[in-house]
Amino acid sequence: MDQTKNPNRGASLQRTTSSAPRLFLPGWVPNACTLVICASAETRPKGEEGDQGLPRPQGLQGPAGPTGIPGSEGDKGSIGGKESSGNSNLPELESLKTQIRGLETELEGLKSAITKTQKVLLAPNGVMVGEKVFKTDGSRGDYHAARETCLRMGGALASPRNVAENSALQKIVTWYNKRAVLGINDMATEGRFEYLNGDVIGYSNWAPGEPNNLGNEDCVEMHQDGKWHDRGCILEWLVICEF
Ligand SMILES: [Ca+2]
Ligand SMILES: [Ca+2]
Repeated sequence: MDQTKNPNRGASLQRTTSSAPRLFLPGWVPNACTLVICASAETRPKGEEGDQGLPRPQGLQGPAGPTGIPGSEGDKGSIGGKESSGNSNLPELESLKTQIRGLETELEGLKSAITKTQKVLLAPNGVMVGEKVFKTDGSRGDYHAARETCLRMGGALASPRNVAENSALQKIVTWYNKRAVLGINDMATEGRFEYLNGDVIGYSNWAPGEPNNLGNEDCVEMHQDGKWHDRGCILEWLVICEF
């Protein structure tokens, strides 16, 4: 290493003395590389110029920093693309709105048709309240027979759970002018009236003085006024089911 540096140093001295680099370089081309290495120690400014000559292109890439700005332009381009796509979607939105209005009209028509169909199917022995339908086939039976009848029809013995349902059920009772038995009883525990699924009732419409369990009454009937009475379970009632 030292041997290579020494000749280079000599060469550099020859450079300074000759001050004619054109004549010096052709003859010392093989050593020029070593000169460059050694020259960097002696003549740093030249080495630096050489280095700057090479990095300049990198310097051009350095302005890639400014390419960060073009990046923002790229974003603008993408925004412009979104805007243009948004604008292009406007006709589609209008088309969708038109389709929705058409579907809404069709839906209203279907609702009207369904309402008419329900009236036809329910009249004169059924009432719809909320999502529940009360309906009777006009048959009669005691509690157990009525319960079985409703199960066979895919429903359950009528069990009004609120004022609206009780009023709906009352309509059928008044139409037929027959008392109906409800899907409510206190067979399991006296005085604890339950729905058929065992839940304690959350709504009741007892007539005054009821329930009185007179003679061990564990079933419930609805009178034409919509009021409830506890009664024995082997009476005969109008069978009204709920679906
Ligand atoms: Ca009872
Ligand atoms: Ca009673």
